[in-house]
Amino acid sequence: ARNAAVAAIEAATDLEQLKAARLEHAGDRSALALANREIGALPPQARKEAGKRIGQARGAVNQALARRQQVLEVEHEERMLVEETVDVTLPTDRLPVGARHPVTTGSELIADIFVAMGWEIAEGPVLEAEWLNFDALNLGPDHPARTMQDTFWADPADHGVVLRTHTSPVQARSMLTRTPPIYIACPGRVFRTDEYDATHSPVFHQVEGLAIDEGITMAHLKGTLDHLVSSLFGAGISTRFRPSYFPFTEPSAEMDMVCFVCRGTGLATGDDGAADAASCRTCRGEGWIELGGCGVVNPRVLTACGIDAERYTGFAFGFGIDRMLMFRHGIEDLRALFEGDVRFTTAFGSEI
Ligand code: FA5
Repeated sequence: ARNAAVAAIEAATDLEQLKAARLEHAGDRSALALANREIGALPPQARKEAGKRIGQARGAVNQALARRQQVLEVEHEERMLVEETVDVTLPTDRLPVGARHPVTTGSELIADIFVAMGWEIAEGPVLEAEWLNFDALNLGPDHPARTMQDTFWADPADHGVVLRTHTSPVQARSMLTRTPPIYIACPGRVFRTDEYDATHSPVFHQVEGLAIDEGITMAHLKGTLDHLVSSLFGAGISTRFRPSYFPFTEPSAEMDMVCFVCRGTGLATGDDGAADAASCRTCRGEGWIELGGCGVVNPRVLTACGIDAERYTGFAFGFGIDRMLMFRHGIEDLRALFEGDVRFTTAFGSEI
């Protein structure tokens, strides 16, 4: 029994097997334990000899167990160290790093241009009071121009709160909370029940500007917007005003800039730089690019927002950021800005 036990212990190749060998050869039901129990039944003169031999056998088995245990533990530790080794020099298949969205970087760039002129950046909530989105801006409940901006109502049965249809309510908020002179710009997200197509999205972005001071005129508006355009698209790009209508400005205008790709010719340029017969893809042959609406702040708006309309005048504008980015980057379909494709973001996100 002793030799069989020692042989089994020596043969154990891992700690699991050794545990089984211990149970079988040194446990309560092992041959040696049973023999030990039978000593009492032997004739007295044989007991001493039997006890001695069984004791020696059990000692040898326990020694073998301890020896094997030590060897297997060392082996186990070494194996774990090898198995758990991390090779930090191996190349990884890490996911590619994303990029900041072009609307984010574009909005920040525009904000920086105004901050550099000493303007402040203002903010407002996207869920806006109907009064601030419309009424304060001279768009009363029955004003026909309310339908110019198709509106998402927070609760269609209970008017009062809207998803803002433009960034212009931030004008009203700024006038109500500040005292002139006021110079604020506000890039932000706006919502309209427009179709989702290559040039429209029900969610898009505008940048609002508002200047209120003594003696502000349309000329200040033109100068400021010329500076914005040359900062974004390069020096020397002409702009023009076209007469327009907004209830909150009087007079009102649409601001266009000369297409910075065809320089106003409306024609595509070939690889050799010479004009050819095809239309310019950026301005679709128009020669001009529309940026958005603007005008001199209607005195009714100043009064509604607690500003002394006798003493102060102002100008305001609201441009579509997504459309500007389309022109700036030659993006043909506005929906690319809203689809969340990382390849698109990476291609356009790092610069405006
Ligand atoms: C306004 O929203 C006025 N609040 C602008 C304004 C501000 C005028 C201050 C005067 C003074 P309008 O509805 O034209 O104006 O929108 C302005 C710009 O938003 C448009 O020129 C266009 O660039 C952009 N825009 C309008 N609808 C969409 C749309 N569905 N998707 C993407 N861009 C849009």
